[in-house]
Amino acid sequence: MWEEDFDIVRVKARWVLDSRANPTVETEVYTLGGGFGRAIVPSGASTGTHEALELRDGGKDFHGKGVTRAIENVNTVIAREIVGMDARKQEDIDRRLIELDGTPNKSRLGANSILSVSLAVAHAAASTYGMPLYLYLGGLQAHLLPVPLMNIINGGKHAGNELRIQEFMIAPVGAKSFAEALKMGSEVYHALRSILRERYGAHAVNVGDEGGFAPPMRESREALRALVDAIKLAGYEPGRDVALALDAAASEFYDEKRGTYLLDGREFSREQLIKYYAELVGEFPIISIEDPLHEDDFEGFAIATRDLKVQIVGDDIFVTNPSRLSKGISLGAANALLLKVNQIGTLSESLEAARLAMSNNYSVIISHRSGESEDTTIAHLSVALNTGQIKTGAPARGERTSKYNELIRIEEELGSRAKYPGLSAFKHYRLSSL
Ligand code: 2PG
Ligand code: MG
Repeated sequence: MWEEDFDIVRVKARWVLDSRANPTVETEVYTLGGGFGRAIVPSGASTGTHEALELRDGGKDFHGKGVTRAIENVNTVIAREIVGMDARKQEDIDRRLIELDGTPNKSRLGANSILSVSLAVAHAAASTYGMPLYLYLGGLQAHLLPVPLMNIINGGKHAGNELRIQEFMIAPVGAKSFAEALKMGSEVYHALRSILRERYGAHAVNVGDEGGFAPPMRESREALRALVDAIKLAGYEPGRDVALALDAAASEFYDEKRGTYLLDGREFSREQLIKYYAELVGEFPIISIEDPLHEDDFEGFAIATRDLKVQIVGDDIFVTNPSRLSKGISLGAANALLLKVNQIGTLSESLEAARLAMSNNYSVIISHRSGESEDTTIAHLSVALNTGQIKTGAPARGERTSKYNELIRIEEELGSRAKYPGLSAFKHYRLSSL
């Protein structure tokens, strides 16, 4: 292998469809030594206001969601800039992309065009070495498989029902391996299906954007009860074998004018809402709550983190942005970072956010978006960074299972070095809360 083998010789973008029938950017990067990398960018629905910008064409085609300009940016300006660079110089390349864009939220070139290149470069470098991506990024340290947070009841913006909380997830903490965790997830998913069919009729088993069921439920407790019943029906013990996790995505039910939250048929102040979560945590084996409050309430996040004895995850509040995360850390807001590569737009900045979180004792959860594809980069990232947690939807539908299935392969490849952390991945969950 020669130094020049890593030289980028070609960068090519095109549009492909995501799981919601919207176009998205796919980029391919080729190296002189025959390396090849490809990445497809995901797309959110309940996006945080502070996320990097996803460049869309507007106009009539694809209902305004076209990505012609983003593709053009990759194939012209970006390609010109990075062809000839060494694909292993990820930070240099990402810095070049950031400079080329020149805006704080990547609005000139688009975070979708930048990210597709950034990730494809990493894939191309790994491929030139003939290595899987997790090994290239994580080296011999990479050995920890993530506990999957599987969203099996969808609400909020991802479903057409009345559930305001966006994601009701199961976490198979009692499994011995990732493969067993996925098996448990699949069994609970099917048990839930039969419970929903029996309680609400056949239409209740239609699924939402992330592959979870979207039953005609009204209240959070209804969903949580169904999950506990499904875990039992599948032959597992709620809490010990399979725990629960929520993504409230509270910005979506926050009434800015009134400064209150509208949830489960009631209006809550911030303090009342935190108390309500505490009740739910007391009644159900919930170990993690994401975005319990709206995206700019750092102070409220700090109170929730102090008062609720579970993992508090920052998604819309941090948007994988090291400077927003720093602010959160200094205020004690949340104790875990949801890491979404397209919120920030480059691999290097995502890794920086992960490092910042970990060095301040925050947990990190690698996450998909509600609009996804067959791309498996995040599965590799979770192992490379030893995050111990991943959130990538239900154990159903190809764009979700592609990540889970890749993790099965990685676990197999790691063999006896592979470790599945179970409950120990949730270091901020305090058992005394039960
Ligand atoms: C979230 C995500 C992914 P979206 O809020 O965590 O589950 O949803 O991609 O729609 O922002
Ligand atoms: Mg979220």
